[in-house]
Amino acid sequence: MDNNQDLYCVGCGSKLQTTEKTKAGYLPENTLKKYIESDEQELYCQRCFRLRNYNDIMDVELDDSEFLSILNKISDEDALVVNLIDIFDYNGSVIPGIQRFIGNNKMILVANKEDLLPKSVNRDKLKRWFHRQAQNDGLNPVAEILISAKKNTNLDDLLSLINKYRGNKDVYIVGTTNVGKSTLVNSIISMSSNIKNLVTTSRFPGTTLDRIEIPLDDGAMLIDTPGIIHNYQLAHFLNKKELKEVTPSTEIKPKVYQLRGLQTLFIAGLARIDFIDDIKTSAIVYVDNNLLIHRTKLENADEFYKNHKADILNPPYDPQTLPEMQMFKFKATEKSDVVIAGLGWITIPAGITIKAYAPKGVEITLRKAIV
Ligand SMILES: Nc1nc2c(ncn2[C@@H]2O[C@H](COP(=O)(O)OP(=O)(O)O)[C@@H](O)[C@H]2O)c(=O)[nH]1
Ligand SMILES: [Mg+2]
Repeated sequence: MDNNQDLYCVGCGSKLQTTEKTKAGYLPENTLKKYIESDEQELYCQRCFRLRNYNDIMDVELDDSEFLSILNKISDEDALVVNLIDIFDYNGSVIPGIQRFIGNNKMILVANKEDLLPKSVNRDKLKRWFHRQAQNDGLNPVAEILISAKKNTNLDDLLSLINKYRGNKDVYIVGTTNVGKSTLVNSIISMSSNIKNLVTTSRFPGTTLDRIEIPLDDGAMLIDTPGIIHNYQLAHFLNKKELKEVTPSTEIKPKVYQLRGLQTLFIAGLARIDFIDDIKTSAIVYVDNNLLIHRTKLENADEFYKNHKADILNPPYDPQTLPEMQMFKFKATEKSDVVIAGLGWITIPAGITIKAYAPKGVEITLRKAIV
């Protein structure tokens, strides 16, 4: 390919190349030739083509440092930053150091995937909860908003905020992988044109590989960026099928358990919560609606896990692929959520002590209950 007329994949932003199959931006020579001869407008790399048409992910060698350098450059620019957070996986998607990347630029903080939270969760309470969390993490946005990029909820309000704060500046969409940046960019594009799904989106982390610029009316740019990869996201340990099963795609229906004490809840083979006090209690589980939740006596839990990991307790389907379980012990001093990054959370009442287990590397945290 001729270097002085570089082409870029519209799906992920990679510079296109025809020489290295395992690197970002690869497409076969003859595909490129056909494109150049045709009058098509959009060219996708092989990875995006497969992802878009067959939902099939090809691994490419990713390097977080390139993503970080894209983000680092934002502080040198005069731009508006829109930082997306996945409201279902706040801990897994917040970037506490974001202020450093954006310098003096203004930031709008967006809680995305609102549609996943049960309707029973009061939205005003949710917004207040989100505000407090963001403050605790040292974020200092000019505005905060709750949206669903997928269902277009509150997108008009977000666009008004963007227009209010950007003047005629460029707008950067930033966040960790999988928070819905590209989905948001696509929704914004489709609101002002009849182009659908221009940018590649998927449930796999690391879909967008380089910056993608979309021109706005006044010549400024809307810029989609690759996300920062948080390595403790559960998604990094799971294969395609497993990831599909743990990622909720519709409103979560909370499941309430009345517990006798000295009992264990398994969430598929991915997490385990031991209620170690000998007192009656309750727990409310917020995970994908179809995930298996299995209750046992605490005294039988070790044995059960050993015998049924990756068979009854699935996903995972291959007992070899997951790291060992790691244990965290928490005592809730108020009504609290035990959050397992990427999987969901379990609400427990004040005064309860639990042991929580997840694959080593997946973060478990205790927070004041959202609901
Ligand atoms: N339920 C729900 N899923 C969303 C929403 N926005 C994005 N997603 C899904 O989250 C996954 C990651 O989206 P993507 O836009 O590729 O994230 P990016 O890595 O931040 O660009 C995809 O499976 C999307 O369909 C949303 O508002 N609600
Ligand atoms: Mg993306």
